[in-house]
Amino acid sequence: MAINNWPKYLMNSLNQTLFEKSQALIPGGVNSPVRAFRSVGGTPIFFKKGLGSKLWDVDGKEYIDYINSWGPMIVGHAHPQVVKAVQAAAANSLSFGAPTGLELEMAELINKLVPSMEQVRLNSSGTEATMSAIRTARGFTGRDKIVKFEGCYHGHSDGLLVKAGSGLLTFGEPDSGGVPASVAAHTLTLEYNNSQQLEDLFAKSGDEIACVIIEPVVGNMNLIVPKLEFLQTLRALCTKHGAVLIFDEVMTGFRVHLGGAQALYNIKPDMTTLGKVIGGGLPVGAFGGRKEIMQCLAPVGKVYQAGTLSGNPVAVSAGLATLKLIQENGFHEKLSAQTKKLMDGLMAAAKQAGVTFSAQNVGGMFGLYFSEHCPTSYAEIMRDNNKAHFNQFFHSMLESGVYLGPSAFEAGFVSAAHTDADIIFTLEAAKKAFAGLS
Ligand code: KE4
Repeated sequence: MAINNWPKYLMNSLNQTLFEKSQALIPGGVNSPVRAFRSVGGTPIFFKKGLGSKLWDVDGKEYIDYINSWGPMIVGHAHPQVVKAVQAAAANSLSFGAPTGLELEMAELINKLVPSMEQVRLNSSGTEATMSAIRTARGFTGRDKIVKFEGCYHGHSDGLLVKAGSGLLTFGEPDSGGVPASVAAHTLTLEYNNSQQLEDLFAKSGDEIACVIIEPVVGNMNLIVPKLEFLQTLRALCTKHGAVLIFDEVMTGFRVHLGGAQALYNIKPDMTTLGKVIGGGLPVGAFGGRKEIMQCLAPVGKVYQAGTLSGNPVAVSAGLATLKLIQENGFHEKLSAQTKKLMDGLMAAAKQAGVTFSAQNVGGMFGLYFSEHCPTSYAEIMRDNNKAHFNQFFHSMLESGVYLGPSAFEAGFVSAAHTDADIIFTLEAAKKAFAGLS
């Protein structure tokens, strides 16, 4: 967005100054690309405080937050019980580099809530979790090839920054600078929700595949819901050919259901990766699964995986406090109902304004689409979703004090702290935004 179109509150603001200065020292002025607003235009918002469902930027403007730090803040910002747990842990030292009882408590809780994770390893990000899970699956099977799906994101390790090869069933090409073609060649990318492609691939190369990694509900090409038959076919083919099925539940874990998407769809993966919610906003990732697979890991087995701050006591304390809160009776039912109320209200407002729009949620994560129907694949969302309309809607909502994800291809999130008043405020802002579109 050209500077002369910038919203008035961003002109000559501390926000603008910080962004200009940050760009001199930090690539793009941000420590993670999606924060840069490149997809929606304009300048990113610098925040200084969050509480419950609200955020305040450096100029003191208040927003209702529907990013929740891309998922972790499921109980809301600065929840008193989470803050207290962090303060107590920090007073005992921030890190030991040695085992603590807290890590055992987290492992026991993860095993209780996600029983398919018979053993688990903690690390410091979702990227580390998926990278480690894939290496473990390769070590367990002795195979090199991995399979992912177009539009799914699993963090930024080399083998996962790969796009579909030229031929549908040929292996991949780098989807980022700095990824060697030799690495990408081991990754095959298929179309999400396409069971026929799965059948064809496994018929052709089933005994070469170490693992298939999938977002069981996609949140990284906007929200895409799986067809149950697709997940069931995937499970059956991995079992038949001895490939490890990895559910990447970094985003869906504890968000779509207390037991994750695997509980929601009753599909048992061989391995699961977690992140976001299990750190409550501090850096925690986790991977785990069948004991016979996890026993391949050093120091027991030959697959090396490590981390100075893996299982960090302060981060784990934030995660334990968060997981304690989300186990309260009715937590996920209420979260899902509140999110659906928002979806229904947005669709009603769009319809009233005559704007082509659809929306859906799975638990506390949602997708907004400027298209007739909710898309079911990457091709559909790229073809049908009106990005220009989303960007205009995004900026109107931002001006009204509603903070959505700065991309038409990201899911949104509701927290337990979002009140009915927040939903009403958001829908009023949406009416104004849709009016600007019709
Ligand atoms: P992190 O390394 O960012 O903790 O996790 C990577 C990751 C793995 N798997 C899934 C399903 C994920 O959604 C993510 C990270 N999600 C993005 C949101 N689209 C994080 C936001 C960002 O990259 O700044």
